[in-house]
Order: sequence, then structure tokens, then C-alpha cells
Amino acid sequence: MTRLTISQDDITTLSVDVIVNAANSSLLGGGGVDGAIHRAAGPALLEECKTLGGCKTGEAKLTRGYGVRAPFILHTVGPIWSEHSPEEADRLLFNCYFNCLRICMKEELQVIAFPNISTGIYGYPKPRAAKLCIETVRDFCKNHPEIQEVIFCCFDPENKNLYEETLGMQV
Ligand code: AR6
Repeated sequence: MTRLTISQDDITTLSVDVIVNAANSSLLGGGGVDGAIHRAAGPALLEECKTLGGCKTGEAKLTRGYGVRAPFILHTVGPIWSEHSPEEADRLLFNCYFNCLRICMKEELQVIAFPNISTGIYGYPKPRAAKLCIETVRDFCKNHPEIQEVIFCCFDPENKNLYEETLGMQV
């Protein structure tokens, strides 16, 4: 059975098979967790990202990890909350988590760390995102117990509290 855990560390320092980046559709870097990942990974990451042709909202692309602790990085693009109806934003955020997990299965990556996608600069309401994220990951892992561990990397205290509360509840 997959373990679902919470960490409050900088995601670039986590010793896992793959970390997820909350990127933008250019995949050429930005602020927030994306900026932190590019800073830690170094310029070779940007060079690989330039070859990928961007990424649509809800989709995900895999690169090597370079200077981050994990050997791989999955770059996904969350929805900008104000640009969609709430239902459409939910569908797109679901796709981010689902597509990352699908790629992990395909590439046999068994320990994954997610940041709180879209809940920073992209303005998604944190409680809504936490509930959707945990439901999506729980459902996926029920059918894919090969995934050993999913770490919810909650950088800000509000997200950490929300994840602790939501993970503690039974579905
Ligand atoms: N480790 C883990 N989580 C972090 C870190 C870190 N080092 N730094 C920030 N967070 P955001 P978004 C958390 O804004 O909302 C970028 O410019 C942060 O506290 O990084 O999806 C991209 O290029 C928050 O909870 O991503 C896009 O343009 C979470 O990461 C845009 O921001 C996500 O916040 C994407 O916006």
C-alpha cells in the first residue's frame, strides 16, 4: 500500500525518485517553487526544458534532476484560478496530479514529492486544492500500489495544516 506523507521542506532537498515542479506553460522557469527548482538544478535544466516545446495546462513532462537531490523532475502546469470556472479549474488540477502519477507508473518512479500546485502565484483556493489533490492521489494509488510513497511537500503552514486535517479524514 502506498504511504501518503507530509513534509514541510524545500522540495529541492528531498531524497525521492522524482519531484514535481509547478511550472508555467513555457517551461522556461519563473518564481515560487519553479524558481527554487531551477536555481538548485542549474542551467542544464533550462537547456533540457528548451527542447520540450512547452507544456499545456494539466499536462506533465519529465526531465533529469541535475542539481536537485532527486534524479528526475516532472514539470506540470496548474490552472490559473481566475482564468477558469471552478469546475474547469478542478478538472485541470486533477489532470496535473493524474498525469504526473501516470508518468511515474510508466517510468517506474516509486517515491514522488508534489508541491501544492497552483496554490501560490496561480491563486487556487488552498482548501479546495488540498481536498482535490488528496482524493486524486488516494484514488490513483488504490489501483497502483506499486507506488511506494507520495510526499505532499507543504511549504507554507496553511497548506501543512490543511493537508494534516484532510489526510486524517476518512473518505
Ligand atoms: N519547495 C516546496 N514548495 C515551495 C517552494 C519550495 N522551494 N517554494 C514555494 N513553494 P507557486 P503556482 C510552494 O507560486 O501557484 C511560477 O512563477 C508555495 O508556498 O510556486 O502553481 C511558475 O513559473 C506554494 O504553496 O506555484 C508559474 O508561472 C506552492 O509551492 C507560477 O509560479 C505553489 O506555489 C505557478 O504558480
